[in-house]
Amino acid sequence: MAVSLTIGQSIAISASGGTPGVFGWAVSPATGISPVATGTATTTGSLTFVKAGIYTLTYVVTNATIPLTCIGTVSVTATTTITVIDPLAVLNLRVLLGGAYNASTGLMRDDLRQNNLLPLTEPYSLSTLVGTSFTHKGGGGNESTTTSVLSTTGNNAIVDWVFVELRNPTSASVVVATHAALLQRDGDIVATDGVSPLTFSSGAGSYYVSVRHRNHLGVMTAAASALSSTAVTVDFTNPATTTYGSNAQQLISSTNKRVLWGGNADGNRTIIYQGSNNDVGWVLNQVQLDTGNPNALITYIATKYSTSDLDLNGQIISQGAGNDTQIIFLSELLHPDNAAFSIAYIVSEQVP
Ligand SMILES: [Ca+2]
Ligand SMILES: [Ca+2]
Ligand SMILES: [Ca+2]
Repeated sequence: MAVSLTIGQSIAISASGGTPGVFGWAVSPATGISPVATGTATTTGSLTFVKAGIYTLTYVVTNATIPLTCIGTVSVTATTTITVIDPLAVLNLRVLLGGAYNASTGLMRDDLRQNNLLPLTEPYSLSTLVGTSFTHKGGGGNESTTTSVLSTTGNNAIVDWVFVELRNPTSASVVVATHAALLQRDGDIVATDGVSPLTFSSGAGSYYVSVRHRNHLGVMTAAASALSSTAVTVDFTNPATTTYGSNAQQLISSTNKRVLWGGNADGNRTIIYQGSNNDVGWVLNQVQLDTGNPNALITYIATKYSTSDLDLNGQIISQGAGNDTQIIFLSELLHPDNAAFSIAYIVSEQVP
């Protein structure tokens, strides 16, 4: 006989048939069980399992009185295997977006929120908003928040939506589950309530964790992490956190923080300043094609939620002061793997 439970569930123990006499039970291993792991009762007992694992429950029933035909008491033993599963993987994640990061305050700007440009429903299900390189898996997609959550100001104000993935520990390119989540100004990634850690219902286990963004290159852990219903912290802003690939993020030396490479205006997996599929041309296109710019002026400033708004200030600017294309230029020139300072260098996302 085998029983399968999830963490927190209880199992009632009973002995029936005839007169059981003295009924005893014991569970091995004796940890993670409430109220106790052993006991005696005439007929029943109840256990709650608070820790995942495989347990053996042993019953012993002994005659209360010695039958005439016996010279001693008679005991009967039976065992049951109880498998307890942890259904959750909970993450305290941190990341910073280079395009929105202000090294003097240590915070990202929240202009999208302040200007009511942030969508209440996550954008990653809409190719019109993010391009075609995001595919939700394992129950992720269509997460939504509220205007009340977006009314929070200060360090925990919401900057934007991010795309979080759990990946297969033996094949890092295989995405197991995704969630769209909210990013606070100080780098905390939270659930749609604006405060809670991110919870995946794909179950406890070992996963690579990656965070991707609609106009920044994503980042992934260098190794798989053991996740469970007890929250695990993965802080991609800390230079000590090892990440997959080479120079997956930009180091801001003045604050000793790592930030995601910005400048991916077309939402694919590369940042390109010059040459085919360059992101500079994409920004210009979005300015000239904007419905508010019928004459296709290159100096027009479009105000909208768009991947071409690389600094996340709510405006797409192709030419002139505050233009978004300088973020593309800086990501190229500041990349440690571009020692020759080539403007033709291609910055590639280090997520398989
Ligand atoms: Ca915070
Ligand atoms: Ca690109
Ligand atoms: Ca902008």
